[in-house]
Amino acid sequence: MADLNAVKQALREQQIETPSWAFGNSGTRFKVFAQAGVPRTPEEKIADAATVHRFTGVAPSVALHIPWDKVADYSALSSFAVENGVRLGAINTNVFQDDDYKLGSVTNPDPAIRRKATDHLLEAVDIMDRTGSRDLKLWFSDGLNYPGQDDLRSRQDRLAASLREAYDRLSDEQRIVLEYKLFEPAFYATDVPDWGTSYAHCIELGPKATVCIDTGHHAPGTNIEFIVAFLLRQGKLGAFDFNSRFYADDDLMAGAADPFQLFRIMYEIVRASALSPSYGINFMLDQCHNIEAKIPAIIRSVMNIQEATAKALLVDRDALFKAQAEGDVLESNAILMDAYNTDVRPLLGEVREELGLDPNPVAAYKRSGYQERIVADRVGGEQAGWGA
Ligand code: PSV
Ligand code: MN
Repeated sequence: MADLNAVKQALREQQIETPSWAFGNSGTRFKVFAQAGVPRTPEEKIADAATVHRFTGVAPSVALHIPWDKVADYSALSSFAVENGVRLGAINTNVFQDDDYKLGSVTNPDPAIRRKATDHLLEAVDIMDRTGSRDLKLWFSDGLNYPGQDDLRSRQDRLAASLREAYDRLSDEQRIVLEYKLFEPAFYATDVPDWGTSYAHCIELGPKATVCIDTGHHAPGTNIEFIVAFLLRQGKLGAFDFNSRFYADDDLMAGAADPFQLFRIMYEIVRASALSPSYGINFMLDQCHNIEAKIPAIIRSVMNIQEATAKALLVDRDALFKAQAEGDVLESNAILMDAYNTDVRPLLGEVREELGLDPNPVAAYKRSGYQERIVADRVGGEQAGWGA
């Protein structure tokens, strides 16, 4: 049996980072449905993130995306976050929304465009110096739509050169987390398509570079928990972008499409004693809420991760390792499934009450009047959005 006190302690200490952009308007290639009360400024996004933290107790930081969250004074933004009860987290770069990047950013055949993209990465590290952020999160939309369009190998060389410049600009406390994505917006070849490519570049860069796993960025059927286990064993797993997918990069609420997969991922985290914030993995959300209310959807996502984590912590590992060593296939599987099939909602309710919170964060949010307040207050101005 897992030690219940230790399980609760781990759940109280868990930290999940919310994405500033999830509070703004978003959509598909076909339509963005604007919602009332959506933030107009980075400060309003941070206020919403602070609200998620107030009701969940486990979301103390918010990731920024530059230039979506560009401000004149990042130190002031950081102080604003702290005054609201949260801190600024990973700085995400954006080298995918400028006409210059049509043929790529850091892998573009044009050296002037590569320079511009790399300068953006360096600018992001300047911002990290001001916000106190540890993580520079890099995702490149670079890739090719047609065979022969550019030289696959040269593009890897250009990518490596740009990453090296960004890496060398980091302080000892800062690090790169390099995200991969199988496809989109490029459909023939992607320059960082998989964990192996990210891992190889991170190894070449050095100890301050680790892989970021966005759970929505794999081929259907990919065993993501294997990737998690492998990277943990190598000490190269730095971050998650959690979300759910049914078909492609749907960016739906974490744990909505496949809660069992999320449990299997969290089991590997627990198995490697990598859950505690002191281990250094940044457990981020990377989602968009296109048709559902945003703040309660983010609260729900946080709760889904908590539920998967609680179940993972409840796995009777002594019994599991024994059954595995004895080659008892059915018993091993049954032990894992017993934990997965446990209703952990009462346990998480207790954990929240121990943190001085309402056991049901979504209901508490709905009762709080926050949504009505932002709808009334946030009138005029331009709503934030990522420009789909
Ligand atoms: C790309 O699909 C991605 O997952 C990257 O993390 C981007 O920064 C983010 O989505 C933008 O929403
Ligand atoms: Mn992502």
